[in-house]
Order: sequence, then structure tokens, then C-alpha cells
Amino acid sequence: MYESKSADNAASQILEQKPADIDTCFERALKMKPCPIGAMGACCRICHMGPCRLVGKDNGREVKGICGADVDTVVARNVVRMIAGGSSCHGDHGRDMALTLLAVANGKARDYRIKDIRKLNKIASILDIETGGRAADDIARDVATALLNDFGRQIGEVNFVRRAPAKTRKRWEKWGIVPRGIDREIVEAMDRTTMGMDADPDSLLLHGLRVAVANGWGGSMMSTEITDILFGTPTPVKAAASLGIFKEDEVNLVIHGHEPTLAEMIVEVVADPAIVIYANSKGAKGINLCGMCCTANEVMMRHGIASAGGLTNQEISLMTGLVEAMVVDVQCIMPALSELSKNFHTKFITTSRKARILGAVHIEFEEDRAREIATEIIKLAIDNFTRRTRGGSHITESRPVIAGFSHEYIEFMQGGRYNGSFRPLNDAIISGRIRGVVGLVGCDNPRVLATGIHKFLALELIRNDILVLTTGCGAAACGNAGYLIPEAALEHAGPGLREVCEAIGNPPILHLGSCVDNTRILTIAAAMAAEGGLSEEIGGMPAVGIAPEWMSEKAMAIGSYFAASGVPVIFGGESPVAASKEVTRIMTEVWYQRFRGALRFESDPESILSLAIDYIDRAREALKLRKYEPGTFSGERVLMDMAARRASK
Ligand code: CUV
Ligand code: SF4
Repeated sequence: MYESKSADNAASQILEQKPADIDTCFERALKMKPCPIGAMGACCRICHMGPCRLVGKDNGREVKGICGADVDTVVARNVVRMIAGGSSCHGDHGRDMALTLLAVANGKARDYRIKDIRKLNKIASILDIETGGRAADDIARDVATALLNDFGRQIGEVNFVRRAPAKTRKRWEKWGIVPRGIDREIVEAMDRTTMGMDADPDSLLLHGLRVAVANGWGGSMMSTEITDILFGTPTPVKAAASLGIFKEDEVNLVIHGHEPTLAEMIVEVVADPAIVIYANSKGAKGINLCGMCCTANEVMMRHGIASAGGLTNQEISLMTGLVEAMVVDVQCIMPALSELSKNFHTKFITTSRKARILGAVHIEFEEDRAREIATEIIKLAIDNFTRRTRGGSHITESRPVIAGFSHEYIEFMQGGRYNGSFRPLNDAIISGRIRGVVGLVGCDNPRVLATGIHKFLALELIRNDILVLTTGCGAAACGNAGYLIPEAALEHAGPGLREVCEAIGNPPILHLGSCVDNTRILTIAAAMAAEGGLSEEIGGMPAVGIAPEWMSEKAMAIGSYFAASGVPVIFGGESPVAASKEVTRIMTEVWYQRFRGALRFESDPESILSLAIDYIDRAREALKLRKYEPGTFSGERVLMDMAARRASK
């Protein structure tokens, strides 16, 4: 039996002191044996003739479901439903952001105002919305309306698909996966995977990709862009990360979940001198606002709010005994928090109608009363300060973090406001200083040494001169490990990557934000293709996605949109398609031929690393780039476009 624990230092210290009668996901992971049939994708419970378990042989023939569905069909349907589930989650997140933008534009959410007019104009111009001489609210109303139409559109194309490189779009057109409307594709996924519908694994999986593209270039991307418009496009900011961020003499308020709308208002209200005086009146020195999971990423990127970590730290944070209140909205919130909080003085507060948990205090968020609700929540936390019973976890270590690498800033840092471009990055890849780029993203997971595989891969990748872009709980894992600072480049990066980082002053691992902000990586990849000198499409770039500890359906959606966009993606853990050789082959090989991307599963961390490096080196070779050798680069910075490079061959 494996021992389930966390590779996060502070987390393991707290777990070691844990009273025996308290369970966390780590203990539950040890006790809960995964069903091996479900784990490999071979369980179908789509209709009530089943559930059918498609394992073993029957008189030498493959076992079929009662309806006759074979294992390939069942495995494919299960994956497509996962993609649909994850896409719904991030799609609804995008929809909520668009509705907030609309409410702000219509004066129905008066506590908010549009912070980034530049970005508003940029998005408006992508959507062909007139900006000249118009009031920001009018532009915002049109932008919100245009993006909201992406959900219910029946025919046509999701708007942001046009941001993908032309060659990438051609592949989508050829294989019929250009998404029409976000909701339509998800409904069709549910339809096709119902009993008696699509039984052809390839056809099913192609639709899975269509849903995923609607998520990546639709729901998730609009979420990122609108969040920037409303709350500001991130620029680098210093923050702290660790379970040691809680303060014994202050009110500790944790904001956990995903949508930053309420969190932004809480950030604003905790800075109000009147509320600080109120906290003082209860004997607290101040209010210490802390983030958890992707809400943490959102407010860290924009305000430098400290993060307590990712998925597996959520319960442990309460076990410090220092949390006056944890307020949650949607996504990745363990229902366990409600019961766990009863062991401490902690108030556990749910705020979304979509995510209610029994035993929680429910204060429903309404955007037209945002300030009032934020104030109510903060006061509840302050009033709870005097009820604190425990002395605290006495963990004080915390790591400095530099976050805030929006795609706009990454462009800016390579040459300034007027000369910003992706030329230097492309050149660094061409010259061999940077071997390639990896998006190291996704959840942390108690089924493995939690955050441990993220940490291992992060260091190994930068040692190999691979620039790492990170989001979500991967970013939290790297942050808590102390890897998100420029000094990490000096200490761990290979010579070429170090040189680039030193010239620009950036860390070798860039924190790009929350899970929806994986779309920033799409935007960067599209910009790299447009810049020239590498691939003309996203496919063929020396770039790989890795989600080594994934657990969420959202991860499956994200992995699939990267695969469809042309990025080979490697997921850790046991393969949820292991039961079907055919589905595995389609996702690994057929997708690679058609889209130059793939989604594959590999549980061994060393193998994940070598697979990733292999994809990168093969892409370099196919692009006829200099063979990567550590410490040797082509002397001068080459400034050639695709045509010039072709001519010189
Ligand atoms: Ni959507 S999806 S555990 S918090 S990255 Fe974090 Fe980010 Fe996975 Fe969830
Ligand atoms: Fe069994 Fe077919 Fe029903 Fe699935 S759809 S549960 S395989 S009978």
C-alpha cells in the first residue's frame, strides 16, 4: 500500500500533528480503493439495463454491454462526458463573468466598474465592435452581449475561434470540430453519449474535441478576458505562499473557489479603514486575507494576496486552527470542509446558489449588493476572532512568489510597450537557449505524493532549459515550493534558460493565473505562431502540456482543447481510457496526425519528463532548428522570419 501524503512541507507538518479522529482527503484516499473497472473507463452506467462492466472474455469473445456496446464505445463515451462536465464548469464560469460585465455596463452592479479600458477596446476590436468615441459602458455592453451569444448560438462559430492561427483553424474545419455554440456542443455531447446513440469511438471523440475547443477558445477564454477587463490585466506582483501565511494576531479570512467577483469586492472592503478599526475593536491587529485554489490565483495575480495552496491544502488550512472564516463560491470545494470546520471555531460560508453544502452558513452572493455582502462576510469573520480556541499551527514559513504573468505582460517584458513582441522568445527557442515550452498545470492529488510530481517536473524541466508556464494548482505547488522567483533560475535553470531569465529578470517558471487562464497559453502559442520562425500553427511548436496530478473533469476538457489546438499533452495517474486500446490509439496517434496534438496518460514521473522532452526535441528537429545541446547556442540572436529561414536552407 502506498502512503498518501503531501510533498508540501507545511502541509505534512500539520498532518503529522493531526488528531486521530479527524480525516482529510489523505486518509480517505488511503481507505477508498478505486474501482479498477471504473478507473480504466470500462464501466457504463448510462442506462438502467446496466450498469455494465466491460471486462474479461465471454467464450473467447470480448464482453459487450446488454445493448451490445463494446468497450471502445463505452470508454469513448465516458471520456466525452468528462469533457462535457469540465467544459460546463468553466463555461458557466465564463457565462457568469459575461453576465457580470453586462450588469456593470447596464448600471446594475454599481459596486464594480470597468478597470481595464485598453483591454476592453482590444477585445471589442477582435469582436468587430466599434470603439471610437464610444463610452466604455456602451462598448462593454456590446462585448458582453456578443460573448453571451456564443453560448446559445445554433449555427456559425464561437467568436474567439478566429484568434487561432489560420492553419490550426483549417484542421478544425477539415475534421468538423469548429464549435458553433458553447451550450449546443455540450448538449450534443450528452445527447450523443446517451444509450443507443453514437457508438463509433472516433466520431464520439471528435465531438469531444469540438466541446473542448468551445471551452478553450470560448467559455474559458472569455472568462480570462472579461476578468481582465473588469478587474485589471495582471502585471508582476510579489506575494507569499504557504500554509504559514496565517497570522496569530489577525483575523484570517480565506477565500476559496474560482470566480473572482465576490473575492475582488472582499479585497476592496478589507482595505477600508473602518473595517480595520472594527477588527481592532475585537482585539485583532488587522485582517489577513488569504486565498486558496484558483480564487487565490486570481487575487494573487491582481493584488498580491497570499495563497495557502491548492486542492489538497484546503482542509489542512482549517487544521491550523487559525482560520476565522473560509468563504467559497464554486468548483473544487471539498464538501468535507463543512464537517471539518465544526472541529474548530471556523465559519464555513457558501455563497453560490450552484454550490450549496449542508452545514455551511449560506450567504448568497448577488452582484448588485456586492459591497454589502462582502462586508457582512468580513464582519462575520471578525466577530469570530474572539472565539478562536487553538493556539495555531505555529507554522510561520512562507515563500516569496512573483505572479502576474498575463499574456500581455509576457509580450511587454520582451521589449516594452512599443516594441513588445514574441520575437525574443521565438529567437531564444531558435538559438537553443530555450529548448521548448511546457505548460505545467492542473490539480494536485492525494492519490500520489500531493504536489510532489509538480515539484519534481518543475525543477527537471527548467534544468533542461525548458521554460515553464504554470496555472491553477500547479502554480500553487510551485509557489509553495519557492520556485516562482527569479532566483530559482540562478539556482536551478539550465545555462540557456538562465541567460534569458537574467536578461529579462523573470523567473524560469511563470505564474499565468487560474485554470481558466490556461487560455493565456493558447493566446501566447497563437502569438508565437504569428511571430514567425517557428511553426505557422500551434501544432508543431516545441511545446507540451503536462497535468501530472490531474483529478478534475475540467482538466480533461483543458487537456483536450490543447490537443485539438496542436499541443501534445501528458496526464499523470492511471489512464481513464486504459480499457480501450482503440481509444488510447485515437487520442495518442490519430489526434497527433490530424491536429498535431495528443492526450496521453503516463503515471511514472520520470517517463512523463522523457516523453515531454522527446516531443520537444522531435518538434525542434521537424522545424529544422538547431539541435539542443546544454550550454551551447548559436552565437548571435537570429532575427529571421519564416521566409528568410526557408531561403537560407
Ligand atoms: Ni480550476 S481544477 S484542483 S482549483 S487545478 Fe486546482 Fe483550479 Fe484542479 Fe481545481
Ligand atoms: Fe449497458 Fe449499453 Fe446500458 Fe451502457 S448503454 S449500461 S453498455 S446496456
